Amino acid sequence: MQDAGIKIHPEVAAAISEGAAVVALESTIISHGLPRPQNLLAARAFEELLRAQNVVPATIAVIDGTPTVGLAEDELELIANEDIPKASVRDLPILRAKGLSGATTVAATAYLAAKAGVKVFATGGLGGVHRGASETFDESADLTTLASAPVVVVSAGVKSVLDIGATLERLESLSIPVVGYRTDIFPAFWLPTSEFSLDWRVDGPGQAAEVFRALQAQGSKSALVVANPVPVAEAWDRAEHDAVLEKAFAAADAQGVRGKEVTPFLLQFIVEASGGRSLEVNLSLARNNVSVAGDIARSLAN
Ligand code: PSU
Ligand code: MN
Repeated sequence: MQDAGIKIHPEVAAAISEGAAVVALESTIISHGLPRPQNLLAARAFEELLRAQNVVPATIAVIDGTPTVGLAEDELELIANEDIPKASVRDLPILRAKGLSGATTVAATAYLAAKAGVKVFATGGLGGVHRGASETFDESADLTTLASAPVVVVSAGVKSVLDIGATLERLESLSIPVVGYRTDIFPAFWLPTSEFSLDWRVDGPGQAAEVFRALQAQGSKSALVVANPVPVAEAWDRAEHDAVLEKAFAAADAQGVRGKEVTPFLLQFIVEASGGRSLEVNLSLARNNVSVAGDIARSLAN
C-alpha cells in the first residue's frame, strides 16, 4: 500500500485499517545502536515478541529511497548487515531523491508511524539534549519531532550519556506529556532510576491508552512519552555504569566526535568498555519496552 509515498507492508496495512494492534519499531537501534550479529537477532526477537502478544510488528526504515513501514526479512537483514546511513526526518527527502536506504531514528520512525496511522512505537531510549549542549547546541531532533508526531512512544527514558534534566525541561517546553510506567521516577536507560522524579505515572496499559485518547481528544499532535524502567534485576550496576561513562566521554572528547556520530560512538564505546554488559542491559530494556508497547497497542485496539 502507498500512502503519501510511504510503502506499508500488506499485513500492517490490513491491521491498521481493521483497528487491530500494531507497534512500530525503529531501525537505527538495529543499524547503529547494537553491534552485529546481535542486532539482527534482536530485530527478529522484537518482532516475535509482538507476534506472541497478537500484535503486528512494523519495523520502519527507508529502503531504496522509499520509507517502508513493516519490513520483509531481506529488508531487515539489509538494515542489520549493510552500512547504511542513520536517517532523521530531514534526511528522508535526500534518501528519496538519491534512491538510498537508511535506518530511521526515533524522530523519523515516529514521524513515519504517525503518517501511516500506527499509534504505538517502542524503542530503547529517546535522543535528547547532550551534555555540554549549551556550547555545542547538540539536541536530538527526536525531541522537536515528537511534539508533532501523535504516537505513544515507549522508552526507558533517555540514555544517561545525555543531560537528563535539560532533556526533561525541553520535553516540558515542547508540551510533550511524559508519564512513568509503574514508576514516579524518570528512568536512565541502563539504570531504572535517575535523580529526576516525574509529575505523573500510569499503572498499566489501560491507563496509558486513556491518556493518549485524552491527548488526541484535546486536538494535540504531540506524542505521549511512556517512560518504562528496565527491571531492577536486569539493570546495570550503577558504579560500573558511572565509571564506563566517564571513559566514554573522555574518548569522544579526545577523538573530537561530533554531530550524528556522537550517539553511535558513545553506545559502541560503552559496549566495548563494559565487556558487553551494557549490551545485555540494552537488549533487556528494549524487550521490556516492546512488550509494554504491545500491551498498550492492544488496549488502544479494544
Ligand atoms: N536508543 C538506543 N539506541 C540507539 C538510539 C537510541 O537504545 O541507537 C538512537 C535512536 O535512533 C535515536 C538516536 O533516535 O539514537 C538519537 O540520535 P541523535 O542523538 O543523533 O539524535
Ligand atoms: Mn545530535
